[in-house]
Amino acid sequence: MALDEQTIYREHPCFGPHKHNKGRIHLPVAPGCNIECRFCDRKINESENRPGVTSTVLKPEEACEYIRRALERCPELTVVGIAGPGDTLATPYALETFRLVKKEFPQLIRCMSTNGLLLPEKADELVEVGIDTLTVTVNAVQPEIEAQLNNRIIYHGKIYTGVEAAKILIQNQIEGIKRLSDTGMLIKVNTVLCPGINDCHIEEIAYTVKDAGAHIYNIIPLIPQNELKHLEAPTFKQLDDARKAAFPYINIFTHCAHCRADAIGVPGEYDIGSEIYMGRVNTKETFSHG
Ligand code: CLF
Ligand code: SF4
Repeated sequence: MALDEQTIYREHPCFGPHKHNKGRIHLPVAPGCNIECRFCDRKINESENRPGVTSTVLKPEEACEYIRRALERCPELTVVGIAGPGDTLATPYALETFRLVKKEFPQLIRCMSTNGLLLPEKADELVEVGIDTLTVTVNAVQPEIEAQLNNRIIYHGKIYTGVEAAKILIQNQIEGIKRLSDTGMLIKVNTVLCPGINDCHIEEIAYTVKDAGAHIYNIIPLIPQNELKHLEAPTFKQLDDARKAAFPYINIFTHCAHCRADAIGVPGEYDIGSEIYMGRVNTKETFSHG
């Protein structure tokens, strides 16, 4: 059964309106991705194509041991999250991991983050493995805008590009949000704010995802890299304007710490990920999926 909203607001560092002293452990078990965001330096199935890279992320059966070690050092942990380093639904490892974690640590909130491409077809499985909170990264709800942010997707074995790819991605994100919010799952939407591309589009994203059932909205400033490295990172004012544009429609999450896929600790306070994973994990620093 889904956790009630008040419990999640009180216990989850990323879903309540106020910052509090609760922590999360991210398990970097999801190496591959099925889309190609232009600001990301990961590529479709990059991990599978480069021998050795997959060995630097955790295996599902290793996860519980790391949670145990982390809880000894950090009793504030209330959430176990999987946020990459690729997409959590592009490979089966995230859902496998949540199944194991649910058995051993049923008291921890299970939090998953995805680009949403496979959300409609995986919705029932997310409910079955007991995901409590879900984040979907929606960078645009107009295909022409999304196509400027994403080169291509790989969907059911076929590559789609440009506006055609964007239409499939957006449709699946919105349908997935609707289906899962109907089950009572709490949903956060993240948008990477890319000046000159989607900064004038935030209001439309906000009311579209709210209408689909999202509870809270997190606007993440672009880290200019890869094909969007020529853009400027948003200024504080641009970020503030974007939040103001969304505010009439949906709750805004303002204390995001832009965590890595292997973060452990209280967001914005301390991180012991490198100590617990002991160099075992070598995920790339990219924008956060959280
Ligand atoms: Fe992790 Fe994300 Fe779950 Fe939080 S992070 S998967 S929702 S447990 Fe949180 Fe970090 Fe911001 Fe993410 S502060 S990047 S919003
Ligand atoms: Fe995939 Fe995330 Fe990179 Fe986009 S930002 S290509 S969803 S890993």
